[in-house]
Amino acid sequence: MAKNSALEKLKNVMNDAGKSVEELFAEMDADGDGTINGPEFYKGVKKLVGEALTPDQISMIIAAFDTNGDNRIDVMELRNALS
Ligand SMILES: [Ca+2]
Ligand SMILES: [Ca+2]
Repeated sequence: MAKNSALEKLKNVMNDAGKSVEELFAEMDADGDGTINGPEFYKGVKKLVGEALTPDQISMIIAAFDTNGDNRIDVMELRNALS
């Protein structure tokens, strides 16, 4: 799976999940601190997509979503990424 297609696939899965961004975010933010870090994202994506992405793919997707560069995804960043 190429890097760009991993990102597109994830966006499609998230958009097709029939859940709000807030619901998706809450599912992935396992410790409820208001941000999704790398391990939370990895597990959340695995659950959503049904297969694990490689650490490289996860890093690439986080970098694409993470507009403020703190290596975490907040709800605004997730919403922007999916809109
Ligand atoms: Ca968290
Ligand atoms: Ca961020």
